[in-house]
Amino acid sequence: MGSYQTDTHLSPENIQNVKNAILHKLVFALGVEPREASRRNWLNAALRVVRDLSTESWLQTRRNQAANTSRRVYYLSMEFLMGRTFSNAMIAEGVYELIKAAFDELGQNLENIINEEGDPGLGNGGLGRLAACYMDSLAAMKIPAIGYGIRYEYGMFRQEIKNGEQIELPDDWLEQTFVWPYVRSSKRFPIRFGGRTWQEGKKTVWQPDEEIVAQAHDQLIPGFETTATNSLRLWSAHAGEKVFGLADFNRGDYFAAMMQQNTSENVSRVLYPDDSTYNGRELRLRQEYFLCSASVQDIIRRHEQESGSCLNLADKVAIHLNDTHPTLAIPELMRILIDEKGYSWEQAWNTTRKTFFYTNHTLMSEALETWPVEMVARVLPRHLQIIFEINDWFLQEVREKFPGDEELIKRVSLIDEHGDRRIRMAWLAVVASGKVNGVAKIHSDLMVESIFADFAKIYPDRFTNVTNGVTPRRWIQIANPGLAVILDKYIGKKWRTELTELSKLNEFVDDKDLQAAISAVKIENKRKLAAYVEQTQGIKLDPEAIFDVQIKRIHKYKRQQLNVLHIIAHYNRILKNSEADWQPRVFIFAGKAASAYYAAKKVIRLINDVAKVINSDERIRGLIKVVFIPNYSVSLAQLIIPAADVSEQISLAGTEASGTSNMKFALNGALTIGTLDGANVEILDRVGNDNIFIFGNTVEQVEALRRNGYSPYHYFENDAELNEAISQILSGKFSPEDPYRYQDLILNSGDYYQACADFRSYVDAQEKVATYFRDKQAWTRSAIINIANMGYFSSDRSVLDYARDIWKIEPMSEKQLDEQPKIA
Ligand code: H2P
Repeated sequence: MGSYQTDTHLSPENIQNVKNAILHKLVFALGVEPREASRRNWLNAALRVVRDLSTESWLQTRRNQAANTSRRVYYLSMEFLMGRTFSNAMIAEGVYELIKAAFDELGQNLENIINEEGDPGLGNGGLGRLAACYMDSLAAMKIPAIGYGIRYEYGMFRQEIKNGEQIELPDDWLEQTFVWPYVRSSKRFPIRFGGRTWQEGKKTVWQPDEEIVAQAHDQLIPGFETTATNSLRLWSAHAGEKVFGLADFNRGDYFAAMMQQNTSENVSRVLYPDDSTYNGRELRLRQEYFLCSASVQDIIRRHEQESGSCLNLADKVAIHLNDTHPTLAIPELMRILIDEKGYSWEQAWNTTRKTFFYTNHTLMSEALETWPVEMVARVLPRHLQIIFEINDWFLQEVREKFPGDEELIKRVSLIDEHGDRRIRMAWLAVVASGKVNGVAKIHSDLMVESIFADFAKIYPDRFTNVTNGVTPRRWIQIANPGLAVILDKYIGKKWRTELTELSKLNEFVDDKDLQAAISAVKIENKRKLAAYVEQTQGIKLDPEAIFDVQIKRIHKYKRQQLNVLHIIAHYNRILKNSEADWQPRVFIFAGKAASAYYAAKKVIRLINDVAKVINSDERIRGLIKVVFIPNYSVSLAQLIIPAADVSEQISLAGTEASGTSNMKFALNGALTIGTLDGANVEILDRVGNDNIFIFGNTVEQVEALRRNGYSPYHYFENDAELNEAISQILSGKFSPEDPYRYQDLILNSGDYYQACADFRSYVDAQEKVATYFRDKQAWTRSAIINIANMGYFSSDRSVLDYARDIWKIEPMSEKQLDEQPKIA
């Protein structure tokens, strides 16, 4: 901790100190006078002040981690959706109230300043946000960890909606100076591509023909209420000298030389939107290798520096692969150990296999990465050789275990020989990892029954589960301060780092004061969201209505289309009986569709078309409002989730690996309407059937339907409401200017995700939601039961599971974190 005291010391003197510190940064770090300072200037000045606090702990943590003999985990991920840093850091350092008081005296409103911060979108969805929750929890739980990722110049595109359609615009997040990270100019590594290899005796020589440079940018990750402060190291790409087209330069062709530079720097230019098309894209392969090579070189450098040699790497280093995207770290580590450190193949392989761990996040076969052998041969010829050697070794092992089963060999070979030969990255990750985990119980079970069934036979002990989790600091304390106050009052303050403390609320579910407080906070949060929607979209929402929310990537398996079908059916019901006493409802959507995903973009358009017709239909007297909130982000999630009454988790059973927004919603007192999919199953186990709305086919029923030839027409013909809703879409009721717009959407596309099959039970479940909501007291009681039983879903629990069962890492004690002398 620095020179300021924590929140418990809100003395005039401390406030004055903080004020002075902010003014000092404003003037001497930013060169701005107080009277001309913009909100952004104030933000940056205060960010610097808080960063100073974290920096002291950060340096101390590094020193103590290095001196400590324990293992460290390196978390490699192509995505980190960190969200805003300022409030998180203030809370972690315990100075939120102090800074607020200082800004009050400076005549500035802290909330406005917080909202001024950009929200770096360096991820697509749950996978990237999970990595961010884990970074927060690793620090809070004092687990020695470093995250590695890419500092994309452009993150996920900015989404605008024009005439109902998604428009993608560049997200130029670096344009706004972001003062939180440190640029580490001494941490640069060469990253090489292409060229050729040859043998010199036993040694393989790789002569690349291109070299670029990876430059480190460190973001501090302050642990909540501990000095433990980890790093997230993001790499940016720069032209290395070798490609700077010197010949062109000398000829005076500046433009050609600069073009070359641009090509190299393209590697960290832009985040790929999540879609199946990147398999063929060389730039994505180069990005993945860029992350892996820079990180592995850095890991080895640090290890050698701390241990004096490379030898005991596997004792000290765990490298975690967040999905297959960083799998090239495996051949990269092999390459460095063999070609640069002189290991034998066996030594290198034994080390590698003890070092890596892999999390699978999806069963969807189209999302499993494969790379054409031809492309890898061109871009990474040495790595291709290593992958072939690993494959030989592995297939030999399989042949010994299962002699004569050549079909098995074909299925598990790291090289898919169908058509153009491709490398199966998930197979490589499984073969080289000590443990492989799924992200929710049902997903981990299905994983070993389906995609990895052969591997589960070969390596029965390798597969395990770690159910995802979310950080209560961001998802309660920051996103829902009203709820935090209630929790502090009823169960004390420990829930922030021991979320299972929430179970103490179970005692109070019938407490009238608690119920009143919980529903008052909910209404307040709904008002805040309604104000945002009115201000940004001009749509007025009634805070007394049910706020029913589906926010996530737009994807057919997540079934936003099913949600829309229900909205239309509900609309039709009201029209047929408009005088009845209907419960007002607001349906809120947000999420991005991958730019190349035509069907998902159509769904966005459908939502907006339906919204337009329904919102302006006076006959329904505002009983339904449909809102699509553009440009979904972590910050928007922080605004929307605490305001939700109903959480839509309606993926087809067996398709959503886990989900994490389902946890955030329930934690904030929303009731789930969901299928038996992903972590919904575990939420049901904890809250009980009376406090959740489960509907739809089970995994087994889904599979049976598929086996027997699923046809959406069967449901279309036999369910009048479904028939009416689909017919209206198809006949252009919601797109009169272009009646054929949705011809290819539901029936004609075959309804692979069986929305029609689950329609009836979904609509019935929605009816139950509306009826139950009328009983305010019962509803609030259920909301409290949801909150009380979400303790398990803390990402603190998840990372402790990983540390204990997978990485074998002991968290550090406060004493260990304090052993080394402090800097002056
Ligand atoms: C994915 C899965 C989710 C899972 C998340 C984190 C890829 O995220 O689909 O089910 O919870 O990883 O493990 P998403 O769909 O939100 O992009």
